[in-house]
Amino acid sequence: MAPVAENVEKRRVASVAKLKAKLLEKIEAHRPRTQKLVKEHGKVVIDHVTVDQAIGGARDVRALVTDISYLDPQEGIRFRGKTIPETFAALPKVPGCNYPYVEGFWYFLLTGDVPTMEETLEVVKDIQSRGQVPLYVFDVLRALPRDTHPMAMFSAAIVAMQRESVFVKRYNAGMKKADYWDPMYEDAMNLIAKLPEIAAYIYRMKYKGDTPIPSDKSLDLGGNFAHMMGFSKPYDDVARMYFILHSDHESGNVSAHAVHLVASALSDAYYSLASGINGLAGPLHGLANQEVLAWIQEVLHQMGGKLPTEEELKKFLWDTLNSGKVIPGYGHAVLRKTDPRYTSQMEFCQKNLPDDPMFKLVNMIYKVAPGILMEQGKAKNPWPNVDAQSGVIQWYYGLTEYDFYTVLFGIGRSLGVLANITWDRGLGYALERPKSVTTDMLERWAAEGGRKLS
Ligand code: NMX
Ligand code: MLT
Repeated sequence: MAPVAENVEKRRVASVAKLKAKLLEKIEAHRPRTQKLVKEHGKVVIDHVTVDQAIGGARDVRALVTDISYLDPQEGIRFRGKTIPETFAALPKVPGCNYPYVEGFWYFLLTGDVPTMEETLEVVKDIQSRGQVPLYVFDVLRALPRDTHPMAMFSAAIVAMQRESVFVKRYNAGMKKADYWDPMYEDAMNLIAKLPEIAAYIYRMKYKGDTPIPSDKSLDLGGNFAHMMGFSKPYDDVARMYFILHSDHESGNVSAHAVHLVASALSDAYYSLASGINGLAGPLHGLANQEVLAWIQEVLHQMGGKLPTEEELKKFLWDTLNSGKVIPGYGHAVLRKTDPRYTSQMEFCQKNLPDDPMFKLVNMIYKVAPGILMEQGKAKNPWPNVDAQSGVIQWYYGLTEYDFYTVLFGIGRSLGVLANITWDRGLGYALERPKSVTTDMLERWAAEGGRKLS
């Protein structure tokens, strides 16, 4: 190795060691808690399961563990114990910008500690040094039909990189279970470093006349993403805000659960993350942000570009419901109040784009949709979720190709799910394998007034 490259590598290893050493310290401190719970309190009952939960998507069954975030139905998400405003306030900010480094947030998700600026910049450097996307990934993307959905492209690119997995190499060479977290961390870091460039490449190839913009390795993750997308300031801050807000929503949501499930088979981070991205592409999950924009555009189209009156908007909403569709961006499986991620983005809009007609329309929908959903009486939560507000911001800053929006969600979500599966390995979480039953059994237990538990 040439002396300059050797020095760069030495510096990288030295900086990696700090976050890694901190993570190991945290994992080792946590392991006895998990082991004691299983050994001494393993049979303590924490929930029971009813017939409607078994048929109805295991809603509200407490059967997953994570310490990285917790979703309270009334309050919304807390990352490592902090609310969204507390998280934004605590983390080191990019000089001259209003939002924190995504890299510092990653440190915080992984360790639970707020990093100093110095610690944050070490992670920035480390991620910059891992950013080189293998050239065959671009070949894979270019081989796909150009009208392939960007989420399918994103997923294909992630799976294509599976051959890079450090975990697989170390596993095949033989490694102690207690060390599994280490190569998982390496795979996670490598993925986080590469995903923004892959996403931006898909965007520029598909929608901007095939004009990819090379990465600028001197920038932080949010700044570099904005640069590669071809958007000027303050889009870098929009990207940082967006990735942090979408990162984690405890463990039961479809994408997080899919990643955890697949990783539990000791599948590596590439296979695991791709499964989560595939789940995120469903319209009841992440794709809802694309659906929101499509719905808003349809309303504006039908109104000849004008904003509807409240009565006209109510009719659009009822027409959507009566056609058998859901109102995208509204409702939630856990939340029973307005999603604080919605509120956070609304505050961003009030500050930065208060007069934008689409933002005005989103506010009108907020005024009338909950009442309509309550009147319809089906949705348990009539309030908006994260997806109701996010696309409007992207549109305002020039990203109008809304079938790309879920890819942005996917970059953000990767931070949460990759932190989670690194910890899954650290704590030696087991293969996930719940038990299924038959309809005959359910009918028998219903007739008997419940299954007899010994
Ligand atoms: N519009 C119309 N109907 C709804 C809505 C809505 N926004 N939300 C729930 N319902 C219906 C739901 O389809 C179900 O109907 P049915 O009994 O005919 O099957 C009924 O209300 C009860 O559903 P819930 O128990 O309230 O909701 P569930 O936990 O099953 O599903 C969602 C949660 C988020 C899938 C659901 O609220 C929904 O479809 N929302 C619209 C899509 C959306 O915004 N998804 C994004 C979620 C956030 N994310 O980014 O992932
Ligand atoms: C998410 O961010 O994953 C969504 O709000 C869906 C969920 O939490 O179930």
